[in-house]
Amino acid sequence: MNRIFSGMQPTRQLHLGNYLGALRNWVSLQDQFESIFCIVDLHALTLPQDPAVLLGNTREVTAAYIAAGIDPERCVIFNQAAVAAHSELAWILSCHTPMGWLNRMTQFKEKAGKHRENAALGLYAYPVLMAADILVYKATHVPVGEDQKQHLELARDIAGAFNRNYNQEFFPLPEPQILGEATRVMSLRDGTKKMSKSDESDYSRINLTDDADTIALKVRKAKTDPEPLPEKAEDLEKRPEADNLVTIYSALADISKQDALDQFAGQQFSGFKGALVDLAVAKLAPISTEMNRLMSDVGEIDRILRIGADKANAIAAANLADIKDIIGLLRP
Ligand code: AQP
Repeated sequence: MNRIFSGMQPTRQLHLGNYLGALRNWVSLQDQFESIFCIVDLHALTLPQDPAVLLGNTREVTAAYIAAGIDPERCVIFNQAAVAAHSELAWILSCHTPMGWLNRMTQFKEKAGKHRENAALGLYAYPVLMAADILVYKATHVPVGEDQKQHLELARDIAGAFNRNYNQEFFPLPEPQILGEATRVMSLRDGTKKMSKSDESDYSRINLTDDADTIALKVRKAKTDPEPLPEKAEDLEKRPEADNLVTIYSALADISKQDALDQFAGQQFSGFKGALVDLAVAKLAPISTEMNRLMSDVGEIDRILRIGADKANAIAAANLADIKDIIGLLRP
């Protein structure tokens, strides 16, 4: 059976990159797949967190999933720390993962910075926990943004190595689903950098909870170049900031970049930015309003997470028991 698994870290607010690169695709995929969506709070621990903020963000990301259209009746929504099998399988898989594979991970190099020896072991081992998140459900498909492609390839390598080692076809090799026009949304301040929660400048991203005035201000301040919008999508290739804004517009409007350019070719960015603000506000305001409504009843959010954790636990515990049997760990 086809099953998707994906997750987001409860570190700060979700932004337009998280929405267009992942969350929005999850909403359409829930009709085709058995769907498991996680708030990956254990991953958040790879960098320092304030405990109260982490708790609040975990509920807020849950609210964002539901407000964006994930149906908690049809999908499993839960926080990673509530299902112990993720951590247990991560240990087992880490004993099957050569360090050379982890040494290739570019995200570790970026996040650890210059003082790599001070980085937490968890930051280094993060991709193994991510492989465990997916494999503990024997997920077949994983919808993510482009930045997660390398981690997904590692998860496939780990699954394949486990299968070969024990002469089994136990884990399906999970397929990445990198979908839509905006698989890598870039910073509004620098078109060569990914839009990211951890960017110091709040002007670099549009948060799902930004109000209309804030969205308008951020889009107005977004870096562009002096040229008008071109006629052909290929002509955006060497114009990263222009390309990014057109990509965002086309993804929000559900049209191709070429269709967007057919509407705006020859215009200056000032006019195009006005249309982008209107579109972004129209698409994001209902999500933000619904998030606020959901966050006014955290008891209900916790109830949804509890039900989700029970369902996730039932699947994960059964798979983990099979894994223990395969590798010879006694279950008295
Ligand atoms: N800029 C992006 N464009 C498209 N997709 C993106 N994703 C993240 N940024 C972009 C996708 O969102 C999902 C959840 O990401 P996450 O919260 O687990 O992790 P992240 O990559 O750590 O998010 P950030 O904003 O980039 O945080 P920092 O700054 O901490 O690194 C994933 O599917 C991801 O691909």
